[in-house]
Amino acid sequence: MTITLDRHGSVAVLTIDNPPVNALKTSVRAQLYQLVEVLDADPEISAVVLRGAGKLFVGGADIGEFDRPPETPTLPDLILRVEAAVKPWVAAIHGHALGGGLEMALGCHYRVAALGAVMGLPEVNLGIIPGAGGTQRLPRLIGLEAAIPVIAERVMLDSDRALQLGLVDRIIEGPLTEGAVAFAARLSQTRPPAGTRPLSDPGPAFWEAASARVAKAAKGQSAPLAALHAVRHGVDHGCEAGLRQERETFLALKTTQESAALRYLFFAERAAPRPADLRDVTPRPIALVGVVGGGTMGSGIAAAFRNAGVPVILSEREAPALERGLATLRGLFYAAARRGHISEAEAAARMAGVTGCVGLEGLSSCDLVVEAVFEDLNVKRKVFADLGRLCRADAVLATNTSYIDPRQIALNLPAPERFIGLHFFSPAHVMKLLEVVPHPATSSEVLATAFQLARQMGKVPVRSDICEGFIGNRMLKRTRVETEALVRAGTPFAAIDAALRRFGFAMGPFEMQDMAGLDIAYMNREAARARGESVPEGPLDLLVRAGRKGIKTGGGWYDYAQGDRTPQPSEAAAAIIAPLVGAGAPLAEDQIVDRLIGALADEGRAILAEGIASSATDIDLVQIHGYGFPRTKGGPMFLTDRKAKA
Ligand code: 3H9
Repeated sequence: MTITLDRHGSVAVLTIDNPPVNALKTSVRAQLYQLVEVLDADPEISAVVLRGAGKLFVGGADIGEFDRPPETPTLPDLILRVEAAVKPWVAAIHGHALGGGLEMALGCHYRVAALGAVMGLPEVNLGIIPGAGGTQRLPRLIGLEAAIPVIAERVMLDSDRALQLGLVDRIIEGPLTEGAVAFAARLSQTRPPAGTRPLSDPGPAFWEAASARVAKAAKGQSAPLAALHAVRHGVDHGCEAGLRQERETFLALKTTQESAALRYLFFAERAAPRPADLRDVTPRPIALVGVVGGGTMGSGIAAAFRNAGVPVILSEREAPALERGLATLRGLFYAAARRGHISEAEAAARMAGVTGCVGLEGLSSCDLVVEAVFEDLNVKRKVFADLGRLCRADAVLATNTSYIDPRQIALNLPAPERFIGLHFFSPAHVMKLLEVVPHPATSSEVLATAFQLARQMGKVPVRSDICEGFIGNRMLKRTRVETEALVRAGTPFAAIDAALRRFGFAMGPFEMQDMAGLDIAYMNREAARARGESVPEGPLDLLVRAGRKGIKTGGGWYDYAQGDRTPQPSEAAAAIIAPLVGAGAPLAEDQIVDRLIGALADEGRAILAEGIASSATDIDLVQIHGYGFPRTKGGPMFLTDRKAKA
């Protein structure tokens, strides 16, 4: 049984017990539907309390059922039945009431909440809109102004705000069930459903402003505006018509590729931090982290640990470099305070948890040391030779290298079972991706520690075995080769940028190169040439040799006005690369996209076949969280797989 019924005097307490999040799957709905009938007919019962077992009320409809046609009783049916119950129903909310969970509570006649409970309608994150009355009942209960941000802009309401807005009738400070039963015992009748409350049209200016705000926050997704549209439909035509329109939109959006992609990512992101093979492995406790190198990467990594509450020691070779690193770190915390993400006091507290040291000796008491020094094998080897001597034998030692083979870095490290690659992406305190790269000798405890740290930092960890560039940069290299081939064959680079922007990337690959600087790629190419590898001269080499290294030099592929990052077409760049640009017919926009996404997926398949990545999903997570692949498309592996099956 997923619903239990307890009697507290004349009050029936129904507990939904469907771990992990009490999702309203078909059997839960069916049992509840039946219980409304049973309790309505029971003369001993005067009121009903609906609660969730465990740490929350209800996390929503069961997303796992969305690939199937809806089964009866549907959630809208159940909610209408509860609304029509003869006995008053009280939702007793603790933890979270989300999506269908909040809609279920909106169908109850009363709502009480534990202090700290959180309520929201996050359906738009899944490419759908609330499908069980949320777009109609919530505005009628709390007003349009407060409801639209919840329905279409991902805003959550805490218990205090919910009380203030009239979403809940009372906050229960003591034990919730007892408080809810006492509340319910005093009720003698139901209340008219939320949908019967009047809602007047605030006029065109209100809708225009709401539309502009929702579109801006939508990040290229279509559901938020559809959700707003459903709200407006109900205002224009009444609640019943609004419910019909909401349901139609919900069912239509559920079958879109966008929603399938977002649901796929929902499950992938939840599974990634907890790999099945590490479930029984106990991670090592990490109470103090050392970061070697106070450059952009090192300070970003230090900030990521501090943001997760872990004290950090930042190490540099010399005092001035250490001062610069600490200043960068301070800058990051206070910038977060200026943007309102944290308070000034919190920024000060985060900085107070950082100490600096010159040299590596000061890191001897650390439980984990992350190296983020210059990308040079000898420099890194020396760092680990010293750390191997200075640190405790059970301290985890990690390299943040993005290209160098970790086996080479740890060549002379005693006890290499404590060694691992932790590849952060810049800026490390912002970017969610963490490539976890075990050395062949890395122990499972150390691997589990890396995943535990990722969870603590709110990162999306993906395990990569060793190959050049690991998963992400190896795929990036493949795209570079492919885009270069397109340019050489006659497709203008600006057309490639435009095609990928329209596909959903925030910027095209050439704009990205201008932003990051062309010189690093150039140096890598030169290094490969020096190693005897065949790297034919490309347009990028010509640009760098002509002094065009990107935005920082005023131009790369594009020109840039001083202090302005907007790319402008450049005659100079065109002239420089002209000798290498072919005269073939340029590809059309969809051909460009097909070719580049196809190349990414092709490289992904090779990475899978070689055992570098554990799953196609991991590859998609790398692309989404490290390289700006649009979430609404799911990732190159998801996309090409769907296309192949279509
Ligand atoms: C909806 O309600 C549509 C309606 O409007 C209309 C219907 C007609 N279903 O996040 P966690 C799994 S759409 C199925 O790590 P936490 C999750 O995959 C829904 N499974 O826990 C994971 O599985 P596993 C609207 C779900 O404690 C496990 O639960 N609601 C669902 O950190 C633990 O998840 C939402 O979008 C679900 N609805 O956070 C809310 N939710 O252990 C989505 C979770 O096998 N959920 N799972 O990896 C959340 O935001 C968080 O899970 C929550 C708990 C805050 C509830």
